[in-house]
Amino acid sequence: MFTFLRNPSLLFIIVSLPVPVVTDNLALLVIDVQNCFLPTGTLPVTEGDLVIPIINEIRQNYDNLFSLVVFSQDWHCDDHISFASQHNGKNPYDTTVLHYNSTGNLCESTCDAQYNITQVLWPDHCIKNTADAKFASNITRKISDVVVQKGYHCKIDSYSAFFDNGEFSQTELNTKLKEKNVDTVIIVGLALDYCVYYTAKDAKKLGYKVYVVQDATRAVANATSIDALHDMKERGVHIVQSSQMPDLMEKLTSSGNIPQCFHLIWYIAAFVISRRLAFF
Ligand code: VGL
Ligand code: ZN
Repeated sequence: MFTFLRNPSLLFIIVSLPVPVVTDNLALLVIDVQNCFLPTGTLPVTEGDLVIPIINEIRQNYDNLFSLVVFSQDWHCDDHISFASQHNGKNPYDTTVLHYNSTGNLCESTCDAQYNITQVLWPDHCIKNTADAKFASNITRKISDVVVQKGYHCKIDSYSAFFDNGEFSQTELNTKLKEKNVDTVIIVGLALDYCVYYTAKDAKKLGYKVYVVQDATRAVANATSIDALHDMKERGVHIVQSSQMPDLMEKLTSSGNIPQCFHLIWYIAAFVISRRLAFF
């Protein structure tokens, strides 16, 4: 009945058919694409609006390859500690040093300061429940997307979508990624030198493979963006351009990411097995 099993070439084809395909489990992290960071917003990022069509195109082309798409949202109290308006004699884009005790509380008068955090002072921006804090109206969003708010503690800033700037508390982002077994994150959005940079650094620290699509980001300032790019590269964050997305997605989601030697070993094993079976 199984005489066809005596044909080694046929057996070879049957045994070697199911080449195992190892694919990465991807999430797209869209950082702070909110009105506040667009050129007409309260903390304008030059050309911030130009990231929107690029991000929309990434979604249009590869949506089904993402296990999860996350939108982070800068979400501040109206008297947030990062606002220059809360610091006498300070102007937007000045810096100050904030002191926190061992439990992460801000030292407002006397207290046992354990952590000193340099804070850039920003114009009042992204105040929760205002139109300014809303996502850009023309960014593609779906019902299945996850929204992660950050910066809602009034006394500490939060650039990263994972942790606040003192790493005293974390958002639900890591849990959401783990629930979907995500191992690789692709990061886009605003601003390259602050929230994209801090999110990429934390993602790397947490063990994810990290890709930042540079032309799908814009920076607050040139000097800080050069430093951020340099530091991200040094930490093993991959900086790519959207023109490389077809190759990158192919590499991350197909057998293209199996080393060639693995294919060879697999086919040799299949050949040996098929020869053996043919002798029964
Ligand atoms: C951001 C400055 C202040 C950002 C947020 O999204 O990059 N930058 N708050
Ligand atoms: Zn902010």
